[in-house]
Amino acid sequence: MTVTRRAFLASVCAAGLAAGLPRPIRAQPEGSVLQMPPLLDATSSGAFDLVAQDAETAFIGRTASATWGFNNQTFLGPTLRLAANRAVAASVTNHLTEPFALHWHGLLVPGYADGGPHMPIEPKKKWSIELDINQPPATIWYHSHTHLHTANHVQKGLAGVIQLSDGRDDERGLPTEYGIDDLTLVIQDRRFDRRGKMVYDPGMHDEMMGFTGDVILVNGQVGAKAVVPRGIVRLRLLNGSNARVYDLASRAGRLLHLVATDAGFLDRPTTIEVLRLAPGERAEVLIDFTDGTNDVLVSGPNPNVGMMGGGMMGGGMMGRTQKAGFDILPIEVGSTHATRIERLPESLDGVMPDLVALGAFRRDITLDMGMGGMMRRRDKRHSINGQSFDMDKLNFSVQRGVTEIWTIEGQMMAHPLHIHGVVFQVLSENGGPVSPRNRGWKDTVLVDGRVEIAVQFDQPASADKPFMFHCHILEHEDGGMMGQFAVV
Ligand SMILES: [Cu+2]
Repeated sequence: MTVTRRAFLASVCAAGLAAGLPRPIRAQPEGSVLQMPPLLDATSSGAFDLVAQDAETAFIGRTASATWGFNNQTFLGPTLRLAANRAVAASVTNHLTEPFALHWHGLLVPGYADGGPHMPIEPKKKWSIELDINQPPATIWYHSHTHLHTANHVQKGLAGVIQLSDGRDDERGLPTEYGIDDLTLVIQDRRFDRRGKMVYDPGMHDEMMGFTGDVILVNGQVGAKAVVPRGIVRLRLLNGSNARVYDLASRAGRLLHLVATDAGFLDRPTTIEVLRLAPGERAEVLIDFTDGTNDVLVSGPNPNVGMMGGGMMGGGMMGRTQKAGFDILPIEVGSTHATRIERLPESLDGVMPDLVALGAFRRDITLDMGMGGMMRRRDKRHSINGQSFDMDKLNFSVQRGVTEIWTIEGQMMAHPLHIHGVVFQVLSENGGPVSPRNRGWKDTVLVDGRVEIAVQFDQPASADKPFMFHCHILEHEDGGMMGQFAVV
C-alpha cells in the first residue's frame, strides 16, 4: 500500500492532530495491483491480538473517508491463519470511541466465546478469550456483531478473513502461496459522494431492502487488478457486503471449480459457471489459468431486488449495477512467480454432510418483512416468526448434541440466514434438489423461497450468552430479523 506524502500531510492537517494519536492513512494508487490483507499466522504461536483503531482511507482519488481497521490497517483487518485443531489465545482491543462486539463467523466455539452482541468490548478495553478450535479447515471470517450497529460497523471496516488450516493443503494439491496463487478476496460494495467520500446513510428503502453501493471494493481497494502466475489459482471468496448478492463468473467463460463452501472442503471439485454468493457466505474456487490469457471476475446484477423490484433504485451507477453485470476484479496472467499447480485435484478429503435426522425435532422459521414494518421503530422493522430481536428474550433452547430440521421461509426477497455455533446441511430448496453451491457444509444459506436444513448443535450456549440466528443482510439484522437460542 503506497501512502503518498501529500495524502499523508493532508490527513494530518485535516484530522490527525486534533485526535492526539496519529491515525493510519492509506491512499489508493490508481490502477494498482491488488493487495492481500497482511497475513497474521498464529498456527505456531497459538496466540493473536487484534487492535481496532480509527483511520482514514482514500478509496477514490485523494479524498479521505473515515474508516476503521485492525492492527494499523486503515480498513478491514489482517487475514488470521489459525490451526484447525488447536486452541488459540485471542485478544481484541478496542481503540475506538464506541463499543463493538467481534463475532467469529464460522468458528465452532461455545456461546461465551462467540463474540455476539452480548459481549461488547468497551473503548480502551481488551477482550481476551481462549478459542478451542477443533473443526475441519475452512475459510471463515470475523466481523462486528454489535447490537443495532453491525451494518454501520462493517461498512466502516470492522471485518477480516480467517483461514482455518491443518497445514495439509499442499498434499491436497491446492494452491497455498498467499497472495500469489492463493488469493483472499473480500468483496464489498459501497457508496461514495461526488468528491469520493464513502457514505453510509441508509434511507427507508435501504432499511427495507438492504444497503447496496455502486462501487465495488476488493480487499478495500477500488479498481485494482490481480496478477497471477500461469496455472491453477485459488480464490477464497468472502461476500462481506451488507446486502448485495453476487453472481460471480469468469468473463472469458472459464469454469469455477468449487472446492470449499462455508465450513470446509467438498469431497471433490464441483464445476460451476455462475457462483451465487450471498452476504456472509464464503466459497473457495479454483480457476485454470494455464493457457496464460487474462480474464475478469465479473458479477451479474443483484438478483435480490425482491417483490419491490428495482424500480425504486436511484439512477446512475446504482441503477446500472442493480440491472446489469459489472466487473469485480480484472485478473492478469503475468506474475513473475513460477507455475506451481498445473492440474486440478480430482478429489478432496472433505466429508460431505449426511445428517441422519430421522425423527428429528422440526422447527419452522419465517423471516418476516411485512410492509407494515415501515411504520415501526427502526429496530422493529423486521422480525422472525413475528418477533423482532429482543436482547432480553431467549427465543428457544435446543438440546446439546441433537440434530434439528429447520424449514425456513423468506418473505418478500431472498434472505441469507446465518446460525451461530453450528454447521448445517441443506436438505432441499423450494422442495427440490440442493443447488451445487449448497451441497457442502454451510453456516449461512440464501433462503430464496423455502429452504430445509438439518442443523447439528454441538457447542453449548447459556441463556445469558446465547447463539444468534439472523438474516445476514445487515440492515435486516439491525432491524430485528434476528433471534437467539441457548444450547444446553
Ligand atoms: Cu433479510
